[in-house]
Amino acid sequence: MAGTKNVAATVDLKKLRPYGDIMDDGTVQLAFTLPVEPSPEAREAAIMLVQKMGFDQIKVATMEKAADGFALFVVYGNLRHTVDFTQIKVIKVEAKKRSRDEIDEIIRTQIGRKLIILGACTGYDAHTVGIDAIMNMKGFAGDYGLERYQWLDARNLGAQVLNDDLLKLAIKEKADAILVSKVVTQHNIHQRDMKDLMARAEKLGIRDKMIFVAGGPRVTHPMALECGFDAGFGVGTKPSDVASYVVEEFLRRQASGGDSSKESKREKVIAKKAEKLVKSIKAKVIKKSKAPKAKKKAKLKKLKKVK
Ligand code: B12
Repeated sequence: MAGTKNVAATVDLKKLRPYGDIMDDGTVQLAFTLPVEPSPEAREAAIMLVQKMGFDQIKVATMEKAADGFALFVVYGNLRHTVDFTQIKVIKVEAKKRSRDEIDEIIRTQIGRKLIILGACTGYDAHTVGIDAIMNMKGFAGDYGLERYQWLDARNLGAQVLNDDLLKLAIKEKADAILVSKVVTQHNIHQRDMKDLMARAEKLGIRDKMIFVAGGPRVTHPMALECGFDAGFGVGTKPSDVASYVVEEFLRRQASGGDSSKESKREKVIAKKAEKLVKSIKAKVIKKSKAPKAKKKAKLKKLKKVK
């Protein structure tokens, strides 16, 4: 990796541009189709378009007939533009990436009970593959799904789950996190459904009691935040990304006295009070049941003395 370090040292992060062959050459490979037959004119048109995109030293590597009336191009060019990498700020999910074993161990030692996670593809959306990739045992891209975690109680509800049904079940099952998959984005239906879910959660008073996570190919973290969710995950998400976030967020809330911990604390206090009450009632009952015997004994003593 020493070589990588040396290369990194020569990168001008204030003027970042693509790397092709030599540092800072700006070389990019482009592929596109023009709706004309391949010809010298078509080649020139491709070059002119690539020039307009901001490229120099343009080389047409391939011009092929893709179908009648269509030409496919593969073109190389050097991009003139740069970006200042040091000025880029991105709103992203803040969570340390952890392995399944690490996450299970954290839950076992720091939470002490399984976290309940419900996942569903909501509304009219019937695409199950995304939520399956996150939830199902076999997982995605070599990363086991949440069902495989020993300390997660992960339940995949499938597709076309109505927001109301999801929330009702979440309340009934005392879910710690709700995972929502949105794939169809036509007419912005994904965002409308997401906002609707959060509005209903607010009404039901569970907004801050659970961790709300959205995912899908067009979902981004800032967009999910805008819709009222706690986090959003997009293309290429792995189950361990989600588990890492959920466990860290749960612990964060627990540390700051968030609802999840308040809930368990309140439950513990109630349980202790109930235990005390039961003990004191038992003690009174025992006292009462002993009382007549004690009176009888005293009477017998008196009688013996008189005799
Ligand atoms: C397979 C498929 C179908 C299958 C779905 C089968 C099934 N059981 O899921 C069938 C044939 C049923 C189908 C139907 C339709 N489809 Co379709 N479908 C696809 C296709 C080809 C692949 C989707 C897929 O499986 N991706 C693979 C998974 C693994 O990727 P992913 O969903 O992005 O998931 C990853 C991340 O996004 C993220 N993620 C996803 N969900 C979640 C959730 C959480 C909580 C987290 C943390 C992360 C996360 O993690 C995953 C892993 O990294 C896409 C095109 C494409 N190539 O993407 C079109 C596509 C999604 N379909 C599309 C459309 C339009 C439809 C139909 C409306 C078509 C029609 N007119 O009938 C219907 C919709 C029916 C309905 N009611 O929803 C469009 C959507 C356009 C849009 N943006 O709105 C697409 C993009 C095709 C296109 N280019 O037009 N489809």
